[in-house]
Amino acid sequence: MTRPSSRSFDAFERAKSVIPGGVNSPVRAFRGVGGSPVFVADASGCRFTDLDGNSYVDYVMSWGPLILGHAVPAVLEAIGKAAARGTSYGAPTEAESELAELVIEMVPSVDLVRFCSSGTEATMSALRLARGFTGRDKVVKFAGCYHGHADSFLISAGSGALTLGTPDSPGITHGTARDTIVLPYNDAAAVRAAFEVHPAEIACVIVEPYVGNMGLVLPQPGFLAALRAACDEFGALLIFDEVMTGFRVAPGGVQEREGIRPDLTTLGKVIGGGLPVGAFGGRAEIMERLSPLGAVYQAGTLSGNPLAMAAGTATLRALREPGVYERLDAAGARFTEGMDDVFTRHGIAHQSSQRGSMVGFFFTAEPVTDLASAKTADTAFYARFFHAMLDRGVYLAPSQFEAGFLSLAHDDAAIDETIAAAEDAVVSLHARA
Ligand code: KE4
Repeated sequence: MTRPSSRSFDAFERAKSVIPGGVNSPVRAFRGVGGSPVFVADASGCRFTDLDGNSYVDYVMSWGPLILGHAVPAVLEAIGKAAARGTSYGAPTEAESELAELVIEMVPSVDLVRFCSSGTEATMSALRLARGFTGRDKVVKFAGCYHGHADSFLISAGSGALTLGTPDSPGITHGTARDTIVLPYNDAAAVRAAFEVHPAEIACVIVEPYVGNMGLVLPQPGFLAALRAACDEFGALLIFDEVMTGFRVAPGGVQEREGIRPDLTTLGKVIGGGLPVGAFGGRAEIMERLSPLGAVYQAGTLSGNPLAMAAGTATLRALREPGVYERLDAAGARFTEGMDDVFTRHGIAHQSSQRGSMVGFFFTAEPVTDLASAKTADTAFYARFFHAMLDRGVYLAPSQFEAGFLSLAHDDAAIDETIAAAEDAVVSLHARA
């Protein structure tokens, strides 16, 4: 069942002649699943069409921003109205205060919020603010958690989990790496041990409270509370990186669902409704250390861009309608239950999880609680399944180690079509095995 793909293939060849690897973000190049990426012509609702006219039910949805769906009229109208008044001013607008007020209403721990243009800027700035507020240099992160591509985050665990990090990419200095401690996710004992080894040096612990960048991996009971307690005991800040989970798993993100208040929260994706917005916010006494009030510098030419603010405001307003999160959760559950049924009936070892419209599954018999267990997944089978689904008009994440995202536009018909495609894909893969 091979779908025409010549125009996407030609487009990729063209792109590779002018853009490194032909993409502006590595995961798009299909290196995790092989083959040549489909190029998008246009999108609407829960589907997009590629250059060859093939239609797909989309479970990437721009990696999280499009919780309402593609090309939603209310968002397009808001962007159009803003654009008619100009695209950027480099001067303050009320649009920024309007979105900030919505964020503060929705996210429990945020008193003040600063906008930037990506999740990476948000996490990078939050780290600098934590270091400036505490006067400490070291940061703790967790293996398998992704916080964007700022130097301090692209660090692998040192030889021993408690030793200082090593660069995960060329171009990152050992001087930078030595201030990042990388621990196993869900290992509260390792966090306490790190604080005992570095009692007054750790500025913050940054965590994806539900991890989306290993695939979907959830905190074990008590893990997030243990991070909160350790930070309180040792005077460090707790940063929830909710770039992916913010406004996704609940109006107030994981911190609302789990009842844990971080000191700082980083946000992105949904907050911009598909346009470039990152944000970080938290307790006033911390945020007031930011320039121009305080000494911690942070800035951005397009921060608070009026078009992005309009798209974000339209998106968050739509999410405040009654019943929205129940619909998103029902869609996530229908997808997960359907996929579980297909894999189970065909004897395919797998682990699945779902929180609202954020979903994930691993092809492994082992429960997945951290990076080491995530890596037991059969990535070769995932790649075959990915392409079998692509051939059947379903676009999953082009990597086993990513989460999936549904939207308000993923109706029962689209989900049932997806489950039917999965049944057919598994049968065809078993036939070929
Ligand atoms: P951006 O700089 O890509 O806007 O955000 C970085 C970031 C920060 N924190 C979390 C929890 C994130 O998930 C991300 C970005 N997520 C990836 C998806 N794995 C973006 C996709 C990509 O890199 O192209």
